[in-house]
Amino acid sequence: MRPFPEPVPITRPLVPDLARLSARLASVLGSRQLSNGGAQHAELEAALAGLTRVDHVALTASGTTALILALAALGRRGDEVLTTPYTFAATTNAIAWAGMTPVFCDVDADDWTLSPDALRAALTPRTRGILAVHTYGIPCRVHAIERFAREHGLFVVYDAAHAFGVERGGESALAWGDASCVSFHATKLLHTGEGGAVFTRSAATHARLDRLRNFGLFARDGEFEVGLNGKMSELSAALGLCVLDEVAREITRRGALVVRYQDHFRGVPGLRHVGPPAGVAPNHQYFVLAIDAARFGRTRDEVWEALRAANVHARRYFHPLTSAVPAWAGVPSARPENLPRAHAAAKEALCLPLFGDLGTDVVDRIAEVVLHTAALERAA
Ligand code: T4K
Repeated sequence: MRPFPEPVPITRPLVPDLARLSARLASVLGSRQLSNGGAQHAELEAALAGLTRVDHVALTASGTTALILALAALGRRGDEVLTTPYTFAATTNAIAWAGMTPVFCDVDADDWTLSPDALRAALTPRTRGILAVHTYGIPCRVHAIERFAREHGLFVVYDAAHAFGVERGGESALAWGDASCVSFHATKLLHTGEGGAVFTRSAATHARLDRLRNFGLFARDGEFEVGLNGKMSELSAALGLCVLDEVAREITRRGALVVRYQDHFRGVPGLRHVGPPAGVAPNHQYFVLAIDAARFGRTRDEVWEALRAANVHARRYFHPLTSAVPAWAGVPSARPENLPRAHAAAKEALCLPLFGDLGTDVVDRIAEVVLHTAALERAA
């Protein structure tokens, strides 16, 4: 099989109409207000609150900053936070930067989100919160997680980096927990180049976030608590407002490509599409396959290598587990026997390219490469 002449990336950012972006940028430059909460910033926060029906939105410099700020607003340095190791580095890093300690809990076998059943055994007198991830935009088991949190007086922060646009029963996924943190990085559906946001229903939490993202400064001159510079600039907010107009169309385009992938892989022994359950309106942030080597006949890594040879940059999100890197491998909860399902997921997961202007013919050829590794033919 001949490789693609140009690399096929895992994703490509939405690029908005240049004339509309130029008009916004001209207004920013004309105003001379480039950061610290100008008109674009206010407009994007209001637009996001309106779209999600979550009252309070605090834009931030990145998804990582959003996580650090949310943890700092709801907990204290020295707290233990129950979390998943099946995630991107940023989730675990944020806990450390907030001065807290991650306590790793296993994931569920079907969708690889934090298992509510794993929480109880991880509780200690220092446990103050839970940081769960809506991995790939698949909502985690929020009812069970929040019931457990209420029983034990814990805060709940969702790492919703992948979940902008996800809804269940008409409710935004960003309405759940004490705070939900989104990434607006270039690789995300809605992006501001670099950026993020914390969504919360609590006015008090929002007020604290607002202070913490601005160096911890109080309105009164000179007084401050420990904060950071976690603000989003006007230029990023202007870009975000332009990209926001394109998001619904992008979800539709990606949805069609997901169906195409599913058609190719349906019924193939050892291949499973890991996606949200019925009842969830997805955002199609990623297309994820679980490859069971024993049944498919090839390991995930063999498929990944075959795709690389074909110039397709599929990604092993999330390998390795964050519990397996030297910084954390020594903590008791990081022991592999504590995390068997997360270890299995990190061996099986493969994210295939997915973005709106990926051609259906490219999807067909990617599927062909995957199936060919096991000497199978793709669907006509
Ligand atoms: N929580 C979770 C669960 C997350 O997954 C993330 C980030 C965060 C928190 C933190 O959010 P941020 O602080 O990042 O806002 C990427 C992203 O950098 C990262 O945002 C993302 N998750 C993670 C899953 O993926 P890499 O190292 O894989 O990115 P990179 O540079 O290899 O980009 C992937 C592909 O995207 C490239 O092959 C080409 C394409 N691309 C990328 C960029 C940056 C473009 O076409 N244009 C671009 O500008 O981490």
